[in-house]
Amino acid sequence: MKKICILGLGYIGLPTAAMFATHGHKIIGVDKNTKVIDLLKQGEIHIDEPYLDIMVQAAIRSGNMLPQTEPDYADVFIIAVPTPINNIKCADLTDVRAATEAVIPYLQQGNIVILESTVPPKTVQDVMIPILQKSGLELGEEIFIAYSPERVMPGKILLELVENNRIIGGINHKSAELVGDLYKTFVRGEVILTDVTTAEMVKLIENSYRDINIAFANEVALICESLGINGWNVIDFANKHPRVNILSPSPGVGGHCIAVDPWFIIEAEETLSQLIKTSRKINDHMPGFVANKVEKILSSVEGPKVVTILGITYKANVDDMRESPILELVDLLKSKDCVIRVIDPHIKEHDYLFKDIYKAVQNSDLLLLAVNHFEFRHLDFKKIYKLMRNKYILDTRNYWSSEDLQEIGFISFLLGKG
Ligand code: SAJ
Repeated sequence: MKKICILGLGYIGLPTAAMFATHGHKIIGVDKNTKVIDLLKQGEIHIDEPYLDIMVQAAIRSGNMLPQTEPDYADVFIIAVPTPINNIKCADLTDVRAATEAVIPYLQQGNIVILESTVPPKTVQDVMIPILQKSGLELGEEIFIAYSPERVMPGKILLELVENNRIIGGINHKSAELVGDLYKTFVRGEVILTDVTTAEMVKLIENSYRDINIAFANEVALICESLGINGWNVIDFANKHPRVNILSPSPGVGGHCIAVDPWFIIEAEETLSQLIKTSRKINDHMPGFVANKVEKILSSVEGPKVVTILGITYKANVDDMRESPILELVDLLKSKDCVIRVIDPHIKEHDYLFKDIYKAVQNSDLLLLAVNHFEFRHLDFKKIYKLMRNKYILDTRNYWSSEDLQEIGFISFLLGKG
């Protein structure tokens, strides 16, 4: 069993820390945010992720997980810090650099350093290695370095940490092997060993592949809408072919992964990344397309138009608003003379947040389903119909039955249907 110092206790670092701690390792959980550390010391967490609170509490109570603001001596250092994109769509590696620098004073012979954050290809080679060389220890011989990207789905993190296959890229085979053995303490999927740049690229193409697939679905939706047919049916029927699997159209692609990671490939190889770049553009255009559709639907309504938006997070059943396309949609609708009301049971604070859906829809002109949270599956539509001023509905997720809504009397629209 190892002593593992994990730097960055966010969506990935915290579940990983709890997972190692509940499998017998001793964890020093490091975050520079004192609020996060104080909460953890009281057995509370700052992230909404199913069962994570229970696991973290178990880890802290067992004495296997010690939250603190500074690193310490350990056998293994895992870096899981944020890598946002800046305004010119390049990776901001400030936190990766700072975390790598922060471990230098504690590095000893035999230690392992692992990066989990998503990064542009060659980051380990060009950014981390020059910093780690300052330790004076021989890399790959006296200390071992690997890239082991997280690939878990928010909302299913604990399950996927265990079940997913794990890709591990070492600066040499010994590094990859040592890190592979470490993750095997809880990973039940296949542990695949390779080199660092391959592992970096694997992580990036997984999310780019998903982005391209969604962009295709969105393009199909817009084409079908223009042709006067239902794009959801077209995709559904095409997916009955054994070798076709198209994802779903949406009002945009958000989150800190799929909307961001493709840019890390574009940053490295811009002229060769044409498909990746075009897909980003298609998905980024979706909030604008939906805003224009709302404008057309409400063109006959005089004066300010009241739009009640269901869901503001980047996807269903999470509390995360990072890169949410719905935030952009809200801004676009405001610029089109709309009064916005937002309902989202997963969010505690937002300028336009209403707690009660039936209060929010009072005198609304349009009910817009933006995120398909479970809570929106079954609503009292007859009550909503009576409360609204104009009876328009726009479903951007194909979540409700248009026939049922039309039977009540709504004039209902579906993104991707002409
Ligand atoms: N979306 C669609 N249509 C779909 C599916 C998703 O428009 O059919 C949208 C969602 O609404 C959301 C966005 O895409 O705005 C991203 O959501 P997601 O559920 O596809 O993915 P993430 O960002 O929550 O998690 C992804 C996952 N990557 C892959 O499935 C390849 C996860 O496994 C990664 O670990 C995660 O990125 C990450 O951290 O990189």
